[in-house]
Amino acid sequence: MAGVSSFRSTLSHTALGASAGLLAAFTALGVAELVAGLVRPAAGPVTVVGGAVIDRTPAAVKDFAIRTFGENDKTVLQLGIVAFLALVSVGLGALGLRHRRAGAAGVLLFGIVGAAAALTRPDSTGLGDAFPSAAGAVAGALTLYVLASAAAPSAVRAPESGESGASGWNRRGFLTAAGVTAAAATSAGALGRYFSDRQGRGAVASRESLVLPRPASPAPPVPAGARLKVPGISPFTTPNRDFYRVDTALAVPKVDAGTWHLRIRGRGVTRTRTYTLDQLLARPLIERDITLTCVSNEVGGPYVGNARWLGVPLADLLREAGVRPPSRGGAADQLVARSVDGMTLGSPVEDVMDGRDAMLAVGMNGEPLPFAHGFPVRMLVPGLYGYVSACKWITDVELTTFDAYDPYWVKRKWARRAPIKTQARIDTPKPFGRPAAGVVTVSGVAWAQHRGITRVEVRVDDEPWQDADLAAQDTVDTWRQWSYRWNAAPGGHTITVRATDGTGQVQTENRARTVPDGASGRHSVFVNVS
Ligand SMILES: Nc1nc2c(c(=O)[nH]1)N[C@H]1C(S)=C(S)[C@@H](COP(=O)(O)O)O[C@H]1N2
Ligand SMILES: [Mo]
Repeated sequence: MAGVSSFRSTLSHTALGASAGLLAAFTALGVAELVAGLVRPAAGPVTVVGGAVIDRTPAAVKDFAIRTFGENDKTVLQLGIVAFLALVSVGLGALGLRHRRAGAAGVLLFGIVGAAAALTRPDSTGLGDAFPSAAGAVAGALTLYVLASAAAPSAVRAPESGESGASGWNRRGFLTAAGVTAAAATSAGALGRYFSDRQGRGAVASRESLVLPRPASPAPPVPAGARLKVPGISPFTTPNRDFYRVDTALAVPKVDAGTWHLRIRGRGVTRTRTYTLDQLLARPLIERDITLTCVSNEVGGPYVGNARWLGVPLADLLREAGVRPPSRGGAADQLVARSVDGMTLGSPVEDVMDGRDAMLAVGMNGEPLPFAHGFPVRMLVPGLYGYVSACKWITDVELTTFDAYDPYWVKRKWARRAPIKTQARIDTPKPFGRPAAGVVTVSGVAWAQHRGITRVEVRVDDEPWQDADLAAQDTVDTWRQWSYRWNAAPGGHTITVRATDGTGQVQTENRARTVPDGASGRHSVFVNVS
């Protein structure tokens, strides 16, 4: 009997401990959310711990995450953090039930991790960022202590009757305390959400009331022949809702356009300048079609999109600030763009000032930038991968040198300089598709931003390369659609594509991984013709 009784006691202890621990964690998160909502939504514990994990993720693992989870990688990370937190809480709860002080101390210790993570984030604004995690930890520790006290066996031990007294825990006391705690934690969390949403509402209103000026230099009309009518091909212009998104932001920054400003400073700048959004919008704007690509895009991958951007020419602003490119004796060879969330991206000053349409964009496909794509202002440099040019939520431009400063991704093993590599992608037929024998339309897009695409060829199995039909070129900064009428015989076939850029260079067949400066090799698709 003693065996059964002690088994029951263990079971009961584990269940109580787990509940106490989970409730303590729930309270900690609720209170942290409330404090973050009041102080700074971006300093919430899950956001800062997740951010700190992202900051420390090696390039290869980040690449794996993007490959495996795609744009859900952030959700997976957050779920992982919550699951880990739950696991630790269950342990701390079991400990706290027997040793209240030790359990509470464990929760406090755990809170320090969150507080420390907050302070190491690149966008940390000071000690205040540790406050949500610290407050949450104190609340969690108190909760565990109170719950353990409430559950403590009463002085008069129930006889070993096997009924409620098997473990001796005061279940009624525990349940009452647990109910009160759960209600309080939920209210704190809800109130916190309310406050952080309210902070975002100013930003949403500022975006809704923003009227984009007409460009002084409109984009040349897209030639009619640039858009092929092939079912399944990537549309020439990528709608905003379909445009890929790659960034480290667990919570999309909601910047209020009314209080936003941009600073330009550093080497060769005669006097630090600050611009408000209205000041930028009052300048002559350019409108351009530019295809953006992520360095993490695998051969044949989805992280590429083409949009019509409206913005301020960046070179003009730099020239006004006294900046000269290195080729004209300028002291700075690297332009470091900083975002409100502390991201840093470095572009060659030479590229930004060589006459290409580098811009501070405010509009994307006829509307203000969506929040996820950098509202109110982001940078774009045609021809460079996003991580060395396309700073979203930009707020600071610093002129420096490549020797003096390594931006965020360069500190994580990615290359300092990264022009976009020539790539062609097959959109149709889909991999492992089963087209019917006869004429099959092979089609896709090819890009070599700022060099342009002059030729696309298709090869079936080991047959000779055949020229694909190229859609009309919009500009050298945009991708180009292509198609090829293939007379398909039944059986399994591998279709491969390669592009030639405006300099005459044929896309290399040498395979390279995305790290450190972009994937290379040729896209092929296997199909089974029936
Ligand atoms: N602030 C900020 N800007 C950023 C990033 C980021 O993580 N944070 N990621 C860069 C990368 S790697 C790419 S490929 C582009 C993607 O822009 P998009 O999300 O609008 O497609 O944004 C760039 N700008
Ligand atoms: Mo990227």
